[in-house]
Amino acid sequence: MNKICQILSIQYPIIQGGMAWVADAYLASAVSNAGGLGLIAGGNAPKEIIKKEIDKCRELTDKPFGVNVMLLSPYVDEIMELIIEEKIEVITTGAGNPAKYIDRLKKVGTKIIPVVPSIALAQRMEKLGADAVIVEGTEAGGHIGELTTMVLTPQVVDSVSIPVICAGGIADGRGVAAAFALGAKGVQVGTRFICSKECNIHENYKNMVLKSKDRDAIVTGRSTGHPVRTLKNKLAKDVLNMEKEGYPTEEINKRAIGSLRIATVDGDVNEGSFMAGQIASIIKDIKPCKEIIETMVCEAKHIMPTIEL
Ligand code: TUI
Repeated sequence: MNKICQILSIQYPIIQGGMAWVADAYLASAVSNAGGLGLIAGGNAPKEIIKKEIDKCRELTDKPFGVNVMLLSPYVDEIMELIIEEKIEVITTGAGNPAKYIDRLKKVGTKIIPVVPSIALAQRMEKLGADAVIVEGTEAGGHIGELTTMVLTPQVVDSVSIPVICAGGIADGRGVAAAFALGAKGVQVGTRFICSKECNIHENYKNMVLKSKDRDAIVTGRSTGHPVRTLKNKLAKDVLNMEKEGYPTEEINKRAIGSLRIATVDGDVNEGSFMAGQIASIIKDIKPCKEIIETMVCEAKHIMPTIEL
């Protein structure tokens, strides 16, 4: 049996990305009901909001689901408390090092799967008791690391004994097969689930992804130390110009404040931050999560008949 499926008690080793303002109870439960692992994104939301999503998700599915913890959130401590109180089955973490929370999470049986951008952090996480790691290449959307999926995956696979989940640039069965060829035991998929029927965001966001071309998912924030991949629009271009002209970090951050909400809720194509991965342009339709997952599995099995899916 596939190791990730075994650890998480799920049917397919397909993990949904923890997309802030996108991954709510409705999306997470749809992915879990389809046999993958759905996650509610903690993002920058306080405990009460996430508690409501957890309650909702429990009504919508009896399958395992998780919470993604964004470690730069000002509410990270209270979100971790909530996860422990609620004995959430699994968490993924992003944008930092979850070391100080691991012992307490393990005591209540929560599985921990950190996103790691390097071998060093992968090894540290293994030593501290992480159940698996997610390697997220720079192709991914949102906050990104330096290395590509292609080079990071085999290097981390060779450096740890826990299973490795591959992320960044995977939106169909070809990507799944490639990830497994590199030694991954599972995949994390984000952008493809933005264009799912059950994803509750503004339709302009989905259309931005559907209309995007190969070079549209660009990186802002390299100069401020928080590189973020979004689809090219007025906001992204303004931020890049401010960086080029050497504006102070606080002013650049002020320009982008609240922009993820402006994209997902308001659907403002100029002022929103439309986070998406480089693979966005291969996505051509909006489908139910179940169909997305089953098509991916079927394609991957066709390409690689021995794949453990
Ligand atoms: O976290 C993500 N993707 C995200 S978080 C996010 S919200 C945000 N918005 C603006 C600026 C920053 C965050 C939007 N998208 N993916 C997982 C991920 N984690 N990518 C890279 C990392 C990462 C980076 C450094 C994980 C650990 C890490 O460790 C540094 C350390 O402290 O050792």
